[in-house]
Amino acid sequence: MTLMTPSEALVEQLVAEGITNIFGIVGSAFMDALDLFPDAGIRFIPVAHEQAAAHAADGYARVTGKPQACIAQNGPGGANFVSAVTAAFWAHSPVVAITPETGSMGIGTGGFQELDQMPWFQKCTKYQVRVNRPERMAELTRRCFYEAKLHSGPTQLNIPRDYFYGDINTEIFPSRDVSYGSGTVEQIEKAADLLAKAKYPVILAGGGVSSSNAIEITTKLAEYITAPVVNTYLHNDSFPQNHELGVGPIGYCGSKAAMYTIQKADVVLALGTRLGPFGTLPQYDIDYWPRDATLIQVDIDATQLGLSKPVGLGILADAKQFAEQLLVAIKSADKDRKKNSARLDEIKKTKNEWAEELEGWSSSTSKLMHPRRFIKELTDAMPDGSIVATDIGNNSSICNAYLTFDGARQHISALSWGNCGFAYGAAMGAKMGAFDKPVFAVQGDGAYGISGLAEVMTSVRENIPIIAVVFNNGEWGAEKKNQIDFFDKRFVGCDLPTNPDYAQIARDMGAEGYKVEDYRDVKEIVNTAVKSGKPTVINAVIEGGENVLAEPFRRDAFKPAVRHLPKYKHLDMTSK
Ligand SMILES: Cc1ncc(C[n+]2csc(CCOP(=O)(O)OP(=O)(O)O)c2C)c(N)n1
Ligand SMILES: [Mg+2]
Repeated sequence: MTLMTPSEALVEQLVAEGITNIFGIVGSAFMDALDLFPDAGIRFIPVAHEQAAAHAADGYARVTGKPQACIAQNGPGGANFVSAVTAAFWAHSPVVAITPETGSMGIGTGGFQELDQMPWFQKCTKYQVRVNRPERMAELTRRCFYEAKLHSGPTQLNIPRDYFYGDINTEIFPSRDVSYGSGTVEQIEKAADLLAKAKYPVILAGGGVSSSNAIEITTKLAEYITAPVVNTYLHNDSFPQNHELGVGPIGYCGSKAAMYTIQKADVVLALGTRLGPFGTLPQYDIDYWPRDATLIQVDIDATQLGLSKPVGLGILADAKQFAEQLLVAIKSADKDRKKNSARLDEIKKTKNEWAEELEGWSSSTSKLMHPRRFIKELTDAMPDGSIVATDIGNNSSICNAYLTFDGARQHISALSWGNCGFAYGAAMGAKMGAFDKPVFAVQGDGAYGISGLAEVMTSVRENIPIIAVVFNNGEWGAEKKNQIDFFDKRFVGCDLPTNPDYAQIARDMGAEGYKVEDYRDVKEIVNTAVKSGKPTVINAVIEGGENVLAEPFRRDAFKPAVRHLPKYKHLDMTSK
């Protein structure tokens, strides 16, 4: 036991957990601890809005595979974390949100910046704790890191501000590491038997394949049984599409090759995925989910097994450890397995057909850039190994068909939380986690206004050289598409007619800025931005509106508008 203050205990425990950077906004509530950060070797990275701090911790955690932290002033500062922590929750990303709160004697009295902060995070964290005595600061901090690892998700460390002060005797040591294991022998043998006997086995590689570094073993497994590999929605980095068995992502705006492939499966091995319901909805009018196939689901979160789809076999396991044992079991169950050349030819044909169709959609030479032409040029120009944070919007989603990766932890996406304003903050964190790699943040003009534009100041001030691409179509395009399809083009709140030149604003903030209006210039601008090593904003002026917008996000959830009152009768869509 060593004598220290609770502030010292917090900071020393953060150091023991390997924390070297924390994103946040300065606040009096935790200033006594903040004062120690520089000497502790922790860099405090101040942002423009706390949402970006939590997204940055998330992006940082996803790239490094280690829990990361963010910190905010009590009340309004912590409240600004909520949406971003929820994004981390659905992404199974270990973010420790440190939320100092009003003093312990003031809790519940309605003082300055006071509201009960625990309910905010109740449903979007895996664990939360209010430090109940200053003496427990190190212990409860350690617990938050352990639980973040254990459940691979966010936790909340809530600290009454007076508990930073005092004299305590405490111990500092790092939290334990976690291993989920490979599943039981019986489960592994059953899965091996199902896959060995399958007529058309398909592997559905989820985020867990990327985060457990299971791509190599998944490749070996896929090759042994000649099983095509499909990426789950917004996890384009879970298996390389340039492998002959990689067919790309299912889900919104994904790969038709993936959808036609999984449609044929009689056994699906869903590896490292919760099978989020949005990610398996029909797309391009292809109702691809193979309802009659036997589903083997493997995930580290037991609560997700069989939650959204009926499973034949649900296995609580680490994707990598399971896949390793499964390959051993299949090899012994099916010793003389031959490569299935006919299936490989069929996969090649399906991939080629989709590639040709996509190429056709992306070959416009019109003067005002077609979004697909721009996105094709952009993704072609991104160097190998780039990390890409993708936002939510029509153009960000169009990217799903174009983004390919050759390794894990490179596609950092908003996933099923689907919040506009994710990409820029997440990209800042991703860059801190992989400083030597090019990091892109791609987002629409609307989303960039939510959280992006102001954070360019952060990137400049803190020297975080990420490349932001703003799809400038002058509209909240994804929502406009709904009004086109379901409301007879009655546009309410969808136009952004007075967008500034984001490149010029970026330059005013001290970043590099490029306005691109011709698809032929895209490659050179991207190359220059990558080489410059400076925070950069690319203002991509693209066509918007009904001729170019991709299909709507939620065709499944709309009903024709019914209007009974005479004054609204002309808005009724049931007779149209
Ligand atoms: C925080 C948040 N607010 C609102 C929405 C609803 N929404 C989904 S997509 C979208 C439009 C995005 O527009 P933009 O960023 O300009 O991209 P575009 O669709 O034009 O490519 C909106 C408003 C959301 N997903 N998240
Ligand atoms: Mg837009």
